[in-house]
Order: sequence, then structure tokens, then C-alpha cells
Amino acid sequence: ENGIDGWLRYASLSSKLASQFKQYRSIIALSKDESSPVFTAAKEVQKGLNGILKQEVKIGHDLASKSQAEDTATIVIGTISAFSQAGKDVSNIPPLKEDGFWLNKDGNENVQILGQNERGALYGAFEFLMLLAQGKPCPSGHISNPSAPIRWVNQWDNLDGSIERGYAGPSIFFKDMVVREDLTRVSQYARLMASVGLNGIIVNNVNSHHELFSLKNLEGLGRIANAMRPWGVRIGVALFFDTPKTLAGLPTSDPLDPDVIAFWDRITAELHQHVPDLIGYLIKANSEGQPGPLTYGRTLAEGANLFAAALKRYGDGVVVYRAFVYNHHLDESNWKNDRANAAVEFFKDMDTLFADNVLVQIKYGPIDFQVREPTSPLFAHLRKTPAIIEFQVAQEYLGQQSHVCYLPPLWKTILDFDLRIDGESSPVHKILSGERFGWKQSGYASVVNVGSDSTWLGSHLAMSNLYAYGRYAWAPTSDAEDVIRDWTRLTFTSNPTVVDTVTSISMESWPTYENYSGNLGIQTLCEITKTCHYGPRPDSMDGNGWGQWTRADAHGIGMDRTVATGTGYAGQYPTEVAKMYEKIETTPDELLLWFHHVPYTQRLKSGKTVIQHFYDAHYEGAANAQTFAPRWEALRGLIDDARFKHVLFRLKYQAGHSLVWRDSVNNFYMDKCGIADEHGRVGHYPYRIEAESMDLTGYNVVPITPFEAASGGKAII
Ligand code: BDP
Repeated sequence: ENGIDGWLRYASLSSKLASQFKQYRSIIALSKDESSPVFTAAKEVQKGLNGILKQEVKIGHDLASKSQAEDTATIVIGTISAFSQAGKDVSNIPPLKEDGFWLNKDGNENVQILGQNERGALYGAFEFLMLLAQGKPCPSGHISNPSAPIRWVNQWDNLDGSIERGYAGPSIFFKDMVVREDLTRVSQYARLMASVGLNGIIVNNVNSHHELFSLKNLEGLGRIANAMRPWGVRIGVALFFDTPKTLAGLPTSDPLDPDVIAFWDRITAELHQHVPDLIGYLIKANSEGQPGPLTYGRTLAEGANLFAAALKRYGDGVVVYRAFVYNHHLDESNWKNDRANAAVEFFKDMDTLFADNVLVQIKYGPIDFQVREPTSPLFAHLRKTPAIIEFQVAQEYLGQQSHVCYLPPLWKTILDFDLRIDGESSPVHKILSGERFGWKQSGYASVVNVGSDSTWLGSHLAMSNLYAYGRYAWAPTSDAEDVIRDWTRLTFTSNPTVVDTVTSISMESWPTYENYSGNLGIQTLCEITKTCHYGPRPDSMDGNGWGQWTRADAHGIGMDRTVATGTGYAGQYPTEVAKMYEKIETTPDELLLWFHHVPYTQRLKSGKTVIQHFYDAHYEGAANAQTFAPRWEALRGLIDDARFKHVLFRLKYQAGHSLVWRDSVNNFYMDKCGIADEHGRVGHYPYRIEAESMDLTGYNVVPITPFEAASGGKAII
């Protein structure tokens, strides 16, 4: 087992369980087109029945010819309209949303998997198989509709084959500035995506390159689209705003310049020749050094509308404009120039100015994928322009797939958050579904950093986040524990000990990581001045221009983001929410330091002081991380050896690294405020044998900067 099939392994059921299912006689696919998702679904069900039930079942196409032998059953797969055209009664099927499906088993155990469209049929087939793989019977009269039409992933793959924030080997899409010849992994990826209802992908990094539009790459993008289309996955690209200048040698990339308009028109036309069903363009502009419309004195809307007009001519593609635009440079004299304010400041007045095929993609929090952030207030400011939320399956600030961190509990803090827009119930998932403001196109995107490694993400356990992301984009009110249980049964085994262990470790993993990496809303206290975003480095937060500030000094900590005395960020929320965050007393503890600057001795609602909470949380988090490896070790023999060892190695590493986190962060803050730990732990490590205290031959003791990176501030080299 090397992880390549993810949760789609179709491991055989025990013969006792398998005998409870009928012998299937045939699979009837209501499409003969081999590239259609319906045909794909039939082949997938054939494969699944073979693996799970050890049945060999033939695929046919003719619904009329099936003569029902008594002890066998048939599985029909197609669209509702094809079923009805074949003369079948569909009056009992309730109306479905785009991509929705109907899954039904009749009295003779015949199964109907019918989609609102071809993709829907494929999603229904996967649901049928994933139930079967868990030994669960096909339901009768079951309908399932996605919560939102847009359920995409964003790759951050570079043309040279590297992946921005990739931790699992080189790109499966690109190599040496062109699209790879062999796209086998790309279709395997599309299969995983389709199995959880994901229907679109932006194939390259938001920090894009003009070479994407070379002739060779246009042809290559066509091949990627062909590889993914049978799985109902449509592709789009992220573009570099200055491509007219750098690729075509134009003097400007001004979005209102006629030559620039003609250039993008031509590129869009050429791209559609290779990818006729392009989902559109993703744009990162005027962000982190990227050029954009503001570079040319134009508005963000003028920039987006340029591409919107080009796309309109050739298909139904949309422009997805990222709200990650900021130029808020902080220093001590202007610390109120808060980067968290940027998205609302840039976008709030643009709402009515974007063309109707422009959407705005918003990171879940106002800064950048931190371990805890409040919901981005921009979700409350767009009424006409539809929004997409941006999650990050790539655990950039969350242990980079070397620490286990199951993300749905974090996502739920955002999706379930009620913004109380205009004083009315406005949970984020109802904004994203389009329900709150009557949008037709809106939904979900997540940065995913799959690479060439057979594990896809470098860690078997990290794959639960990719699986869960699809499940949440489809059904955002899902229960995080149900989702991880299903994933575990499919990925490893239904053995209850395994399911309980993986479930409990996963459910504890995000709070554990938060405890030792940065709590009370202070953000992930990792290295941010360099680009690694990994490992503890609390001193790197403050004082750098693009910093994610904590404003920690000898007396207090936390960023005052109130309207009264701070950066004003709290005021970007609708009235009721703004009022809650404006006051220390009504701000939940977990976000206290995000919104307020308080003395270390400030009492929390729990009764503890802020500094004692820091100390305790870091000890609790690291202590819990120590339990993961032994709990996993108890599964030896219950799952295959290869994956058992792979996971164990990482959990042991995490146990060690969590101690480094604990001591670095605690030592740093104790040094800053001089307040001792009530339990006498911080700064005293009686059981530790320091390398520098040993008799050394061939090594020298050196002081370490920052001191808190090593116990006693010393290392040997
Ligand atoms: C940050 C990443 C950076 C991305 C940027 C983005 O560190 O690599 O380019 O986000 O989202 O989190 O554009």
C-alpha cells in the first residue's frame, strides 16, 4: 500500500459481509461516449464491484434488453433525462440541483444511479461505491445536491515543476517549463477529486508566468483538460497580469489599452481552441509584488472586467479575482496600517462595478491561513459580486503535512460563523451557497499541494483533508467526526480500533497544534520573515513591514484592532459582530489577542491569566502530541506495514517538534515579561541532558540566536 489510490482502494469485504449483497448481472451505462463521466462511472463501478465484492460484471448500454434473472440485479447509470428518454418513469425523482444525483435500490435490488447531469451520475456512482466499500447497503430514494456550484481546487504548481508550498515532490502537471508528457497522475488525481464532488481545478500557481501561454503549453493545457474531463473536472488557469508586456513585448499591460485588450482576446480565443470548456481565469494582482491594474492607475474592477469581457466571447468561463490584495506596510510609527484591513478597504467599493462573470475569492481569514483567524469580514461586504472562499489543504502554517492537523474543525469555525448581515442570520456557508444574496455562481476553492509522491501529500494522514474538503464543499454542515470515520474506513480498514484511533487523533490534532503553536488568536508563531513558515520563531512576528503583528512587549501582547483605540478592523464587521469584538469582555478567549492588546496578567474567561494560559496550553499541546505515536503504535498489525511505518515516523517526529515549539514559545514570552510559570516548568528542564554540558570532543559550544531556539540558548557544532 503506497497511498496512490487514497480512499478509493476498493479493498474486499469479508466473505460474510460480501455475501449480504446480490450478484450484479450487468451495469447499464446510458452513454456510449467513452470520455463521458457516465461511461467513467460505469467503469468505476465495474472496478469497485470487482475489488469490494469480487464480482465480475459486464458493462452494457441497452436498458430495454435487460431480462431480469431472479437472483441477479442490474445497476443503471446515466442522467435523469437519458433514463426518461429510454421510456422510464422519472416522476418519483424530485427536482435536483446541477451536479445532484438520485440513488435508488428497488425491491429486486436493482440500483439506479441517476444524475441531474453526467457529472451527477458519476458522483452518485462514487457514493454507491463508498457506501459499499464500508459494507453499507445502497439506500432507496436517496437524493444528494451540492451546496454550491463551484467546488474547485487551486494548484500552486510552477511551470518548472516546483510547487509553491509543496511538500510531496515535484508537480504532476509541469516539468521544465512545459506540461508533462505523461499525465497518468493527472487523471488519477481527477478521479480522487471527482469521488468527493470536486468539479474544477486551476492548474498553475497564482504567482503565474507568461510562458503558460506558449504554443506548446496551450496544447499541453488541452491535454490536461482531456485527461480530467472524463472525471467531470474542468480546468482553468491562473494568469500573470503583465503577460502582454513580457510575452508579447507590448509597452504596457494597462487593462484599458486597446492592444492589451486585443492581446487577451487572442490568448483567450487560442486557449479555448485547446480547452473549449475552460472554467476561467484566476487572478492574483497587486499582491506581494505582482503587477495589477493599480500599477497602471486603473481600478481592480477595470482589471477584472478586461478578462471578463474576453471570456464572455468564448464560453461560460468566469474571472476569479483574489481578494488577497494588500500594500499595508507596518512599522512602529504606523502600526495601525493593519494588513487585516486590506481586503475590505480594497474591495468594498468595487461590489457593483465588476462584470457579471467576475467572482471574488476570499481567504477564510483576513491575514493568511493562520491556525486561528476570525472570518474574513469581506464576506459581509459583497452583495452583488459572488464570493468563493479560499481554504488551504496545503498545511502551510499548520505543520506542512509533517504534523497531523485535521482541518474540518477549523473550517467549521468559519463556515458556521454568523455574520449577522443587516441583523439577519447569515452563516458563511449560506453566503457561499448563494442562498443569502441570490447568487447563481459561488462556492469553494482550496489550495492543494499534491505532488508526484505516491502519498500525494507526503503524509497518509494529511489526505483526510483533501477528502474532507470535497465533502465540505458539497455539504458544509457535515459533522467533522463522521467525515473522518468514513475516510478512515475507506483509507485503512473498518476495524473499530483503527477507526476510533485515527478519529480521536485527528479530532484532537488541530486544537493540539494550536496549543503548542500559538493560542488566543495570536496566530501561528512560526518563522515568517524568511519564506519557510515553519517551526517556532515568535520574534519574527513584530517589526517587519509585512508582519503579522503580535505587538508583544514587556508589558502586554495582542494587536488592538478595535475602533476605539486600535486599527479599526473590528468595525469592518456588521454591527452586532463588530460590537462583540470591540470589547474585551465579549470577545471569545480564542480570539482575544487578535482583537485586543492586553497585559500578560489579563484574566481570561477561564480565570487564568494570559501568560499562564500560554504556558499551560503549550505544555498541554506538546503533552498530547506525545500520545499520538504510542496510540498509533497500538495499531501495528491491524493495517499494512508500509503505511503503518510511514505514519509512525511522522508522528514521532511531530512529538519531538512539539517540544521544540513548546519551549521556544514559552521561553520567549517568559523572557519578555519576566513572569514565572506558576508550575515552575518554563526555563527549568531537570530531566534534560544538554549536549553542551557533556564532555565534547570535536565539537564547540556556540550561542544561538534567537536564544529560545535552543534550551539554554546554546548549541554544539
Ligand atoms: C501565502 C503564501 C505565498 C502565496 C500567497 C498567496 O506564503 O506563497 O503566494 O499566500 O496566497 O500564504 O498568494
